[in-house]
Amino acid sequence: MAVTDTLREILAKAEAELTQLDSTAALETLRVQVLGKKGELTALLKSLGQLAPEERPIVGAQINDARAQLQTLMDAALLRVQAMERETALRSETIDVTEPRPLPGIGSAHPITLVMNDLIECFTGMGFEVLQGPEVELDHYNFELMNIPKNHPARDAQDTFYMDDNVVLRTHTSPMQARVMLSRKPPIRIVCPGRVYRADEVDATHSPVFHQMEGLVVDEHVTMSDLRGTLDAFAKHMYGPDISTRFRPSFFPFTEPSAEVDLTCSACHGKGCRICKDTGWIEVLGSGMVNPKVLEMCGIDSTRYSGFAFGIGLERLAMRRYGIHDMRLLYEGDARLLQQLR
Ligand code: 2NM
Repeated sequence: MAVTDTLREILAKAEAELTQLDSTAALETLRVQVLGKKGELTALLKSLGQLAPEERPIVGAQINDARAQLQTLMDAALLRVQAMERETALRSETIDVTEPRPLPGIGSAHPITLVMNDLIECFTGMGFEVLQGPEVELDHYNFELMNIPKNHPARDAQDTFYMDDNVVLRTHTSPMQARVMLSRKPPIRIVCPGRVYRADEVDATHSPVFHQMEGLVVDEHVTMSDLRGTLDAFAKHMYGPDISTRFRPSFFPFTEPSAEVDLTCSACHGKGCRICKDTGWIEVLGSGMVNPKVLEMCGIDSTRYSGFAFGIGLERLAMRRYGIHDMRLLYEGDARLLQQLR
């Protein structure tokens, strides 16, 4: 019978093609070609009308059988072809995890941190203890106990960030030192590093947020030569054995007498150059003997004890050491700055 033969032919051809198939796309093409609306089986179904009425159900059932058989074969072929395609994709997508690649940019600790750590090493080596205090301070600790009177320009809202009438962002780390004097008995040997605040406009040498390390020694018989010796050791630790200190008279409300301290210019070793403006000296810090009024306000008997104190600006040290000419570079967070310090 013609239809039955055609059916057998279609089945045999599809079966042969299915075993050769190597892609889901080719399988789909075959499916459309055989089972689709305009496919070979559908065409056969449409030709049923030309058969004798009694033959139609028999041949119709044969066609449906063939369709079911083909569907089963194609389902199996689909699984096989999908597995092949997955295998091919995985092979082409393998990556060599051992292949070397460029390293990410590696930074360093921040210059302020580097200088702070160096200073901490220097002063702990001399027996100082490191203490940190609050950045939000009472006006009483920040100013009153530091002998900075009510009408002093430093207390102006132009210079100091006020939270309210009695609370400020500390303008130096001295308030922490007042807290220590109030809560401990001498001997006291401390350094207080940390962030401080002043209402300055940002430029190449100013920032409203900067860093300080203040030192304080209080004991019996502490003299200015102890201060000098300590700062001399600091100078040599930071810049080498041929660096010494020079004291110039100055004024701070919290020390008496007070001195600005210069270090030998490390660029020319004191000979005079552009950096030190031909003086051979670089101004590095402020210092003095703790004002007896400050000692008394902090509960220390100034007839028995004396002390010295100093304050070092960390930005200036860091900028000099690393050749950074604009303070803003320290706060912009540009990773290239840190990459240069490695
Ligand atoms: C400086 C300069 C001179 C200082 C004084 C005190 C305290 F608490 F003892 F009074 N702490 N730090 C001081 C003295 C700070 O900075 C330029």
